[in-house]
Amino acid sequence: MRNDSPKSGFATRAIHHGYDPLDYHGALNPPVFLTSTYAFDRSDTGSARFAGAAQGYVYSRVGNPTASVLESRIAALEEGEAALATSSGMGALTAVLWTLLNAGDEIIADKTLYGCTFSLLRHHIQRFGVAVRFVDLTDPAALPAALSSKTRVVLTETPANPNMRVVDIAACAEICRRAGCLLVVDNTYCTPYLQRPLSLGADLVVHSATKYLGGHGDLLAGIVVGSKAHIEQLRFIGVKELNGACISAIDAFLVLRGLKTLSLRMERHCQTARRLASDLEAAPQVARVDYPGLDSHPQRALAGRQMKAFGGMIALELKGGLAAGRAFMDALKLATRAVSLGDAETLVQHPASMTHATYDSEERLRHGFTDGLIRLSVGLEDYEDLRDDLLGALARIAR
Ligand code: 3LM
Repeated sequence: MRNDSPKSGFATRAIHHGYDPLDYHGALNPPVFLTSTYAFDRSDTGSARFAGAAQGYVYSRVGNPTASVLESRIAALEEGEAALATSSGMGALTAVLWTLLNAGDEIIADKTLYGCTFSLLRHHIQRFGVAVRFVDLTDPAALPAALSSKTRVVLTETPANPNMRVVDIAACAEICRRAGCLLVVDNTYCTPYLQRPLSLGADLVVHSATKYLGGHGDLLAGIVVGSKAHIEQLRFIGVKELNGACISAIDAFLVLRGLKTLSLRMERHCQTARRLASDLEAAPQVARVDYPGLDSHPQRALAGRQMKAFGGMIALELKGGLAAGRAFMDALKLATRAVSLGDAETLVQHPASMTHATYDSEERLRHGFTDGLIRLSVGLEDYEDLRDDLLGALARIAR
C-alpha cells in the first residue's frame, strides 16, 4: 500500500507520509514504541550498528521507530532531506548550536528572538568561546557588513517572537551562501504550512513542535530539518553526546496526531487572526498592532511573498502602555492568560515580564519591543466570541 507520493499535497503528506498501516497489522496510527533499548540477534549486529556499518536501532536517545515516522513526515513537509525530533524547541536549538560551533566561531542573530534563545546567546554561549552579534536582519543589507571570517551561523526567526518583524529568508540565504556560513531559521511561528525556509535557501530549520505542530498544548517537542549530513551529525553528536534531548515516543505520537489537522488549524488560525488584527487596529484604545497581514506592517509585501498566509500571532500595544496592557489582560474572559502559542485556546501573555523577561528593559527597547507589548496567540474558537472578548475588555478598561 502506498499512502502518498512526492506529488501529494501538503495535507495528504501531513496525514500519511512515512507510515504504512500494513507494516503494522493494519493499525491506522503508528505504534508508540515505549522502549529504551533494542535487542540484537548477535553481538556483531550490535557492534556493526554502533560502528555505523549496519542500519538499525540501538537506543532511543539516538532513534526510535515512532520518532522516525515523525522525522520523515516533517522532513517531507519542510521539503528537507532529513529531520531530527527532540524533547523541546530549546533542545533542537542547542543540538544545532553546540554541534556546529567551536570556540572562536561567531554567530550573527537577528535582534529579536524568543526570550530563552536570546538568553542562550546573550548570557551563556560566550562561556564556550563563541561570540554573538545581534543585527537587524529586517535589513539584509546589514548582514554582509556584520559577517566576518569567523561567522559560522546566522540565526533568525520570522516572523519574530514577540513583535512580528519579518526577515527576508531568500535574501539572507544568498548572502550566507556566498559567505560560506549556515542560515538557521526558527520556523515555529509559521510551520511548513505557511513558510518553507529550506526551499528559500536556508540550511537548517528549527521548530518548537510544542506549538502549532503539536497544536493542542499537551506536549513539549522540537524538530530540526536539513540535509542528511547535517541531521546525522546533529543526531550522533548533538543529541546523542551533547544535550541528550531526545523526544519521547509518546510525544512523537502526539505531534503526529497534531500534524493530521495542521493545514485545517493553520487556515483557521490565520483567518481569525487577520480579522482580529483589523478589529484591534480600529479600536480607539489601541496604539499599534503588529501583524504582517495589516497594510500598516512595514514588511507586509515581503510577508505576502514569503508566507502562504499571515499566521495566528498578533502583538499589540495599548495607548495606556504597560498599565493598560495589564488591565486589558485581566479583563479578558475567554482568552487564557498563559505563555506558549499555537494551541486551540487563545492565549495572551505579556512578553516583558513573561516570555521575554530574559531581556532587561533597556535591551527590550534596543531589540525592538516595549514593556507595554501584549502578545496574542489566536486560537480556534469562533471569531465572533474572540472579537467580543477582546473588544469588550478594551471597552471595560476604557471606562
Ligand atoms: C513562548 N516559546 O511562549 P520549547 N523558538 C520559538 C519559541 O517561541 C519557543 C522556542 C523556540 C514560548 C514558550 S515561554 C517560557 C513558553 C520561536 C518557545 C522554545 O523549548 O519547545 O518551549 O521551544 O513564546
